[in-house]
Amino acid sequence: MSEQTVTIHNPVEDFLRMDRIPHIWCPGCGIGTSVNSFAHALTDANIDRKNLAIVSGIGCTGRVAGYVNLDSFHTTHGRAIPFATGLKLANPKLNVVVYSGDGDLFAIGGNHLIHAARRNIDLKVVCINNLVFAMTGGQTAPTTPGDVVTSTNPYGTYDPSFNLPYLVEAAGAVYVARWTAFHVKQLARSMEEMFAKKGFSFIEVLSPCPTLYQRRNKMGDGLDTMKFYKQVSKVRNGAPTNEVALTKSGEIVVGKFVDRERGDRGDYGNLMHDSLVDALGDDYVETEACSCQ
Ligand SMILES: Cc1ncc(C[n+]2csc(CCOP(=O)(O)OP(=O)(O)O)c2C)c(N)n1
Ligand code: SF4
Ligand SMILES: [Mg+2]
Repeated sequence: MSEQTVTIHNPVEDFLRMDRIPHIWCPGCGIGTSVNSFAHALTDANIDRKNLAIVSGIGCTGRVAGYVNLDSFHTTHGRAIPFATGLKLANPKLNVVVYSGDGDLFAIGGNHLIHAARRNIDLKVVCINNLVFAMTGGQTAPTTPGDVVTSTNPYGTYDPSFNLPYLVEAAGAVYVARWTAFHVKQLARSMEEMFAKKGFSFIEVLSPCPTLYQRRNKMGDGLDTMKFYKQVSKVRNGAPTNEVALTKSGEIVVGKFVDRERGDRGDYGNLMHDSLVDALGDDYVETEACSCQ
């Protein structure tokens, strides 16, 4: 009997820098699962990878920039949004994705995020929300729900937490959705929709951190968290964002909450372009990379 060699090709492999594998993520972590959805979204939406850049801050989620085989930038903590804004304004034809953690985007980087949303900068933001600062040991973050045990609140948290969809909608985002690491297909579809959108777009992905969140709160491992997500998630597309705040063990409302145009202002890049043309007339020289209008 002759021996046969079977080669199995993982379609996601093309998106990864295989020389960087094995990755640092713990078993049961949800970050890699979200990257799988992202890779599928890029393929299904036929996104031109030559005109795509991905920017991460620092944290376990920040490592995404190092593992994807794309033009990627691993920036300093909290500075993914301003870095991405610079990229987008210098080269408007780029699709610029910010992929970072809840702490990076809403604690140290919170100010940058709300102002990018206010100005309607055309960025696609994916926030992996594991409800803590994971990389540094599981400290309380602005996203940590009440009563959760963390390394800095060993008897339970008592700070109010941000409701991310509500916050970004109020700041001006044109697209807002939330899924969990359990909702891999819905997440990929939302990512595709986000690529079709012009303006500040935001997807929150609830993701297990079994090592530093679930373990301390006696919520089991990664698989238990997937079961928990499945059990308590409720799809409510169009739900008012002030009704989707998270608690430690209550319902998780998921879905697409906001998909709108900003009547008050268009995309920031186009406004900047028009303003320069108005002010400088024939003296305005468009860069080759510019594809405004
Ligand atoms: C200026 C600065 N402050 C603090 C840190 C330490 N630090 C590194 S990652 C991190 C938290 C990351 O949390 P999050 O963004 O939620 O990512 P996660 O690790 O949870 O994916 C902090 C505080 C740093 N690297 N730089
Ligand atoms: S510490 Fe938490 S977030 Fe970081 S890799 Fe491990 S499970 Fe994932
Ligand atoms: Mg985090």
